[in-house]
Amino acid sequence: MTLATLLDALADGPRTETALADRLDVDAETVRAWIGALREAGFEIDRDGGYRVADVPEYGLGVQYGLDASFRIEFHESIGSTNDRGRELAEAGERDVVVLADRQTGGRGREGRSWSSPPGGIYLSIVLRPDLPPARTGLLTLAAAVATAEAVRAVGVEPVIKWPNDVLLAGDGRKLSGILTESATAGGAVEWAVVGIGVNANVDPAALPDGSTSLLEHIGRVRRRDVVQPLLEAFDSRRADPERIRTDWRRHASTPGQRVRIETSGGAVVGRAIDIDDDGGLRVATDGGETVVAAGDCEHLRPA
Ligand code: BT5
Repeated sequence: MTLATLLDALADGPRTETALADRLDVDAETVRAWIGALREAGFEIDRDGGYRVADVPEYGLGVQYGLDASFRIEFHESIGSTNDRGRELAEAGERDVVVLADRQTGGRGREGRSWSSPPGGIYLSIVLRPDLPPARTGLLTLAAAVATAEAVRAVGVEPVIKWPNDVLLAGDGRKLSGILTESATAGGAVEWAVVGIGVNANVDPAALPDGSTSLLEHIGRVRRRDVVQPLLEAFDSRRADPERIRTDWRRHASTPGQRVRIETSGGAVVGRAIDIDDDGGLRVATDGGETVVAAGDCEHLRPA
């Protein structure tokens, strides 16, 4: 039993204390304590003719209320890294939990790089136990990029996806969002995956590295719930559908057709990006023929 269950019950309409106690299988005193906790968390809850949600916080547990996806939200004002907490939950056997934070003190990018995470941004990690072969975990990154692109477009910012893990502002290519997927395998299968997504939302770009941008810069302050709910719903509806992930990725991606330079653990690959393969790797036409890159840092080169 969690606050999430209470929020689901309240989202279905006004409920008396007795009805809530029955539905949640707790006593009336517990219901009152939980309602108190929700008010503490920023919910405005009326009590005429049953408890009724009158106003929802723009972030935090507000994301849980009315969420049309099978995720439970665990919110932290401040945390080291939502991916680290996600890993902890995954190793404890959890699934379908979203760790959400207002700021991170140790936000991480790939390869040990850091992710600037001032207050007002969106920092979340989705804990999954996906039914995917290990070679396909890259598709989760692509699904997250598609979900993020759709969610920011819906609030009025035009994004493009750069393979594999960046969502950029269309036009000038500044970075709006980054994705870090981490996973563990056991017996040849994926045991768990944690998909971490950072979106620069209500953040002044001056507080971010050069080459970054934020939603604030383009559309002013957003209610982060209006971005995170559609993002999680879009991710949830695609996560088990590789075909749809690939199709939708192609629609948003700017990498295919570009000249690229990709730094991989085995050296640099330079050539023209053709498309993604079934696993989400990038097919590149190089002077030495076609090659597929599973992971790496991709730079779009200017045409010679
Ligand atoms: C990424 O790495 O883009 C993955 C970022 C993932 C962040 C999320 S937030 C929630 C979850 N919890 C975590 O701890 N992480 C995930 P990469 O492609 O390696 O890019 C990192 C580079 O992006 C840095 O070296 C900077 O140059 C740049 N950068 C750092 N912070 C940024 C920001 N807030 N906005 C734009 N660019 C940034």
